[in-house]
Amino acid sequence: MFIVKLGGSVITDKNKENSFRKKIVQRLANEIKKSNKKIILVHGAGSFGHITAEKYQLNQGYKSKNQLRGLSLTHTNVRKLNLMVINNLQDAGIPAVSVPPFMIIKLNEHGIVSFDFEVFDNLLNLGFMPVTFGDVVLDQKLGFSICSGDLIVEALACHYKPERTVFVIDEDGLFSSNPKVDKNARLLKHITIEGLNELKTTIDTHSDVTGGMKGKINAIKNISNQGLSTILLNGNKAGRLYCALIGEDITGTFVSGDKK
Ligand code: IP8
Repeated sequence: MFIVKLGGSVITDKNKENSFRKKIVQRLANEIKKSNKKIILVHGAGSFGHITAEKYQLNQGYKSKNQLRGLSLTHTNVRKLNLMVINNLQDAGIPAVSVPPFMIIKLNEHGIVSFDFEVFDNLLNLGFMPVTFGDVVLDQKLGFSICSGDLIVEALACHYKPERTVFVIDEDGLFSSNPKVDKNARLLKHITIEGLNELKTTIDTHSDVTGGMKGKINAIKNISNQGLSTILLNGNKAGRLYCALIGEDITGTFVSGDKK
């Protein structure tokens, strides 16, 4: 089994509110279908979630009544994006079913305290592809907060111990420094936990309430600690997701599992 995360900056234009990259999602859906693998799909919120979540400071938890409208808007927006992703999976011939985190995950000060894996078990056993996403969810201490797709991937990977976890991002993989600002940045083709610890990434310039690349690296470290391997690849390059799923070599970053 595979866990695949489609990054918000691949499936949406992160700088333009609610702009869906249909052509890219269509192609990625076809690559997933062609691979014929059992997959749990997770996707980021991109410009359907981060802009409103930031505006209403949803990740800080309940502070004022005004945020309720923000939560409602953010939640419906990420669900709209999720339905668009699902429609494209269906068009590719995949029986995809939405699993909204708001209904199945509870946080406490940003950490997961309950996660209904049974829904995923039942869907997978019946032959569906569960599709979940970064969302705003209830938080025991804070009232509500943001649950990023990366945190969900980490929880799913630690629970299901997939053959591989794949992060589909808008760069070729992890770099020695931020390739968006440093032209000397070097692609890291293979990296261990020690390497991840050393990796310094500068904060993304776009709005990202869940910590952007830093949050992702943290999730990958925790997946690696379970002895599970991860791959990061560029979703804008045709065929890379398909090749990674069928086990062919691709340009990307391979993070080896390192059980302590
Ligand atoms: O894009 C963030 O999820 P991510 C979810 O996976 C919201 O970090 C609502 C901003």
